[in-house]
Amino acid sequence: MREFRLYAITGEEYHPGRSMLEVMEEAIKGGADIVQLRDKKGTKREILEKAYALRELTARYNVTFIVNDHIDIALACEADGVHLGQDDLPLSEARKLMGKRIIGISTHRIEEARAAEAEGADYIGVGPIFPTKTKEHAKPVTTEYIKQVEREIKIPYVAIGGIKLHNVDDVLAAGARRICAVSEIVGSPDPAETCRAFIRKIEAYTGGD
Ligand code: 3NM
Repeated sequence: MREFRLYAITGEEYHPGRSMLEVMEEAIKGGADIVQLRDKKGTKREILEKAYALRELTARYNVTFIVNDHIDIALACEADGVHLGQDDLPLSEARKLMGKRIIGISTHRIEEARAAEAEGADYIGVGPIFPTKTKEHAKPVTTEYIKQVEREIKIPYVAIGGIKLHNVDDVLAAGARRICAVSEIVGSPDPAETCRAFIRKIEAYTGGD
């Protein structure tokens, strides 16, 4: 998959009164280079409609587009990939459907990360690093989990969960170079500026590579 560093996920509950497309376009303009549609509430048809709209937006900006949970919707709208949790279709089955498209897997402990890598995931999510209202009942894994993944796992990973501008330095110091945020980006009054600020923090660790 193409390299990425700032992964923005939709979270419509964080921007009442503003359209999802407008907020995500601002995030892209600020430097988000991978976008995920995550909608736990809508009907399949509502999610499909949003997926088509986000596919069009991300294609216009040449940004990678991922659909959370729904392989059928990802395929229908020609997304670049799908993101799956531990209780979704097993990777081997998802791969039959997705072919060469991207499959990302959420992981919460090293055994899950090892399994995802062995089974051919393209990238993994590593989290939730900190407590988060976006995924309320998940136990934080802390930056220790990042250090474990950094030591053992070769495929790309993205740190997620409770990551804010005020704590992202801890995540970067632990070794992560790809950052994902929902509420901090889409709940910001200025998502583009928030993304630029994240990118500046990441570049402070990567030297702008
Ligand atoms: N997945 P926020 S944590 C969607 O650990 C999601 O797999 C997580 O939202 C995981 O940036 C999370 O608002 C919520 O904390 C991220």
